[in-house]
Order: sequence, then C-alpha cells, then structure tokens
Amino acid sequence: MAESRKPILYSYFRSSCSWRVRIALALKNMDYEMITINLTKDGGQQFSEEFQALNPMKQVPALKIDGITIGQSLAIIEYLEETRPTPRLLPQDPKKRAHVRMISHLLASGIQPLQNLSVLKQVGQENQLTWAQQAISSGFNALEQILQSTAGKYCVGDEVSMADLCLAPQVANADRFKVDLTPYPTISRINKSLLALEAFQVSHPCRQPDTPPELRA
Ligand SMILES: N[C@@H](CCC(=O)N[C@@H](CS)C(=O)NCC(=O)O)C(=O)O
Repeated sequence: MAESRKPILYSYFRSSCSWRVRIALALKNMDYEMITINLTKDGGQQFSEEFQALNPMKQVPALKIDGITIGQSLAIIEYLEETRPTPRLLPQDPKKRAHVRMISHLLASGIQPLQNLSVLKQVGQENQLTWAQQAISSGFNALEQILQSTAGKYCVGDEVSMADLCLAPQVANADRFKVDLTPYPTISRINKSLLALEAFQVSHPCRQPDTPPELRA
C-alpha cells in the first residue's frame, strides 16, 4: 500500500498569504511539514530554481498535498474545504458563501497584491509607506461598510470562514504599515475575536519555526 505523506507547506513567517493557509490547516486539525522560503534572504529564496519549479509565480504559499502542488492561498483553502470539509470554512447557504468569497477576494485581490513585497520594491523605499497605507485604507473603507451588513461575531455571521482567514493577516499588515485603525471599529472588533482563537494563535507570524528571536512572542 502506498505510504500516505504529510502535506508540505512552503511558508514564510511574515507572509500574510501563508498565514491564511496555516490558519486553515490548524482549524482543520491537519498535521503537516513546513519548509521555509525566506523572502528576503539570499536575494529572496522564492526566486530559486527549485522553488520556481514548484510555484512559477515565485510566491508563497504553496502546498504539496495528495500528489499535487497548489499555489494561491484561496485555491489551497478551497481544496482543503472540498477534501476535508470539517469544520466548514464556507457556509452552506449560497448567499453567505458569496459574501465570504466577496470579502476574501476584496482582501486577497483588492488589497494584499498592492502592498506585496515585489510591488513595494517597484514603488521605491521613499514612497512605500504612503503607498501601502493608501492601498490598505482604501480597501478597509470598503470592507468596513460591507461588514455592516454581513458580520456577526466574525466577517459573515457567527462562524469563522475563509473571509476571516484573510482578515486577520491583513490587519497584521495594516499594523506593520502603521495604518490608523480607528475608522474601522468592525474590522478591529472581528480581528480581536479571531486572535483569541487557538488556530489563529498557533499559526501567528510570531510563533513560526522561522520567526526571528526578536519578533517571537
Ligand atoms: N495571490 C497569492 C499571493 C501570494 C503572495 O503575494 N505571496 C507573497 C507573500 S504574502 C510573496 O511570496 N511575495 C514574494 C515577492 O513579492 O517577491 C496568494 O493568495 O497566495
């Protein structure tokens, strides 16, 4: 009989997209191996030939699982959901599902790519902070408004969903870029509830095998 292998997650402690997947793996109680791809060391290990063969986009995360390799955090989370459905990360109700996907994509396509490392390099050191703050604030303005009609305890109702897996890492990025969160009371409240959950704590950037000592909590 073929030996069943643990999934392998290619991750970087500070990568918000990797954190989304680490939360999903923790919530679904999955055992996995982690390989660190340090995005700043050696000119960026994501550019190595070995890693490019796994993910031609040269980005983390990537997950090797069930004989395939998947890039793109939301595709990974949806695969996990379809193959390991408990606990559910997408609600059964199609309207709520649409809301979860809307918020996930707002964060994953509408905000994060604009403040990604490769984009910040293009923007240049001097303008990085203002650029990132503007991208995050503009997305958060929209999200705060959307959450007025979708949120319960979490982004959509009272169950943790894929949208929440995108929210907490993006709020951490907002903190890093010193975005004032006062105008976003709903985002802040949900984030606080999420950070109290074990799956968000064990997967947190400050508790990863590759977290530098000065950033560990
Ligand atoms: N849409 C992709 C984005 C992945 C992404 O942007 N990853 C970042 C870290 S969060 C990265 O690897 N950046 C490397 C670089 O910019 O060189 C996903 O959701 O997985």
